[in-house]
Amino acid sequence: MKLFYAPGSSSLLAHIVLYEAELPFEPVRIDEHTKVISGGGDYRSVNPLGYVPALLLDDGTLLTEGAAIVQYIADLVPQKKLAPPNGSIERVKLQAWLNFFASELHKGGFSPLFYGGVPEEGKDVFRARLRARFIHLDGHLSSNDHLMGRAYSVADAHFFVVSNWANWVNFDLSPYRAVLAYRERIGSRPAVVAALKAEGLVPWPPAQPH
Ligand SMILES: N[C@@H](CCC(=O)N[C@@H](CS)C(=O)NCC(=O)O)C(=O)O
Repeated sequence: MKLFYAPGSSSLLAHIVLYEAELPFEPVRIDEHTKVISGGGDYRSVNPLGYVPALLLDDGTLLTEGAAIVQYIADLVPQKKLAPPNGSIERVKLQAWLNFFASELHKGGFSPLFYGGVPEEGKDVFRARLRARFIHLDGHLSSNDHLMGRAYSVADAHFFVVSNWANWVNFDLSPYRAVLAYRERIGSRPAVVAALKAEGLVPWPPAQPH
């Protein structure tokens, strides 16, 4: 398997989950702006959409979309319990969290704060949306060690990755005490530390790499 990634971006989710799964893979670095593949080539010849992550399987299948990729990886190693079994109501709850992070926090929250062309007034709309969602997450994590309750899952890696971006867009996490404590717990997992190191993000927080 080859993981196409850009340091610190949403592809860190798949990177963490591959380390959690302890599966062999080849990381391939991309410049998410120029689309140049480290070592040569244009990433759009791999993924025409040009964004990361993408996971190229040994049979030539290309998987895209972080939420789908991490469920595929989790299902390769059911003994690691990174996701509840397919078909269970718990799996649907996990999918709800993954979709929430991809849509509400990533695209509908943090992404616009990275764009130079978005005026401050517009960014305030997204900051307010993020605050409402962080209040909800903080409440949930005040009585749950993990998003799915007692057990760690790929959803925790997802929240860790998107909440990392707060550092780079000056979104203040200090009001969310349960989220901060949770980030410490997730961030100290060996697989998370290994993925951060592999992407050159240790010590945290690094300067924005992209
Ligand atoms: N829907 C995709 C979005 C992935 C995405 O937005 N990737 C960003 C990095 S965080 C990227 O590669 N952006 C470059 C681009 O869109 O050209 C997913 O959830 O995996």
